[in-house]
Amino acid sequence: MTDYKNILVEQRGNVTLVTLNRPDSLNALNTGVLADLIDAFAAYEADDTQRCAVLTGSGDKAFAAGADIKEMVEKDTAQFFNEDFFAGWTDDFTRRTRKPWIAAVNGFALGGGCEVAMMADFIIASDKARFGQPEIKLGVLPGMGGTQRLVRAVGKAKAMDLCLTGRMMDAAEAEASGLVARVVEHDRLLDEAMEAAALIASMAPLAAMANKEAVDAAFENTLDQGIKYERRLFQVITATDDKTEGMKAFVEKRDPKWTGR
Ligand code: CO8
Repeated sequence: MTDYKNILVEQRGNVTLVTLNRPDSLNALNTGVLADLIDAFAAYEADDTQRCAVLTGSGDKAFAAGADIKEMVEKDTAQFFNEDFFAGWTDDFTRRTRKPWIAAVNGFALGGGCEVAMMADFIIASDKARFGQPEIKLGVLPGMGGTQRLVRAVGKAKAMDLCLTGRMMDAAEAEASGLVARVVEHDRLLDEAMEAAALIASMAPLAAMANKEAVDAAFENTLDQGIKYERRLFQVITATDDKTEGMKAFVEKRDPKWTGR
């Protein structure tokens, strides 16, 4: 296992657990974290033994309290523009991860922290989690997709409320708004996320990737295009050995044995 400066990575069976590990700055996301995450998620993607991943934050307080303000404070516009600052989060981190992953939000998920959580396939939150896009209080706006993903997750009213006031949303409100899939007791968070990941990891891997791709397509396509895309993916996946095995196992009343073929 590679040693990273800003994250911890551990394989538990066929689930990869990635922990943001800058607790002194509430796991603030700097370019080092991004580089480590790109590398760790590429390794996860390439490792056939790994079938689901969980991303969480170290410490008891934060998933991530945002992009690292101390890294940005002295940068000027030319630098932000020249580096295409934040592009790596979209272009190199999330887009290349076709396997499923869950965000286990253990505390503050603010600014970039909320944005990274929303990049996950779904979020499981501790009852102590707080979500927000407080960038307006810094005189800026979200830069890693927050305005776009938040609207899609919770609708315009709440997205505008959060972005314009910078207020935080607690876990109950986040669940009621559709931002998070489940809220669990703080002490149960990692167990619950790892159990969900293990369940996903026990499914046919190609089917998991196809399900993820089809759900994500709903954000890009019209309903008609999306339904057609889903149908084509469904037809393609029927060519897999795992389709034959899955259906036979059901009929024969036994557990399937997936090969990932
Ligand atoms: N960046 C860097 N350091 C941070 C960050 C951060 N985002 N958040 C917290 N820290 C540091 C603090 O500076 C402090 O360090 P130190 O001990 O050296 O002073 C340490 O973490 C602990 O934080 P606090 O003492 O503030 O802890 P509290 O419990 O009092 O408060 C909060 C917790 C409410 C989470 C508070 O830390 C806070 O408000 N943090 C900032 C939240 C925020 O504004 N996030 C958005 C950041 S901007 C962003 O994500 C996208 C920007 C897009 C801009 C595009 C521009 C081009």
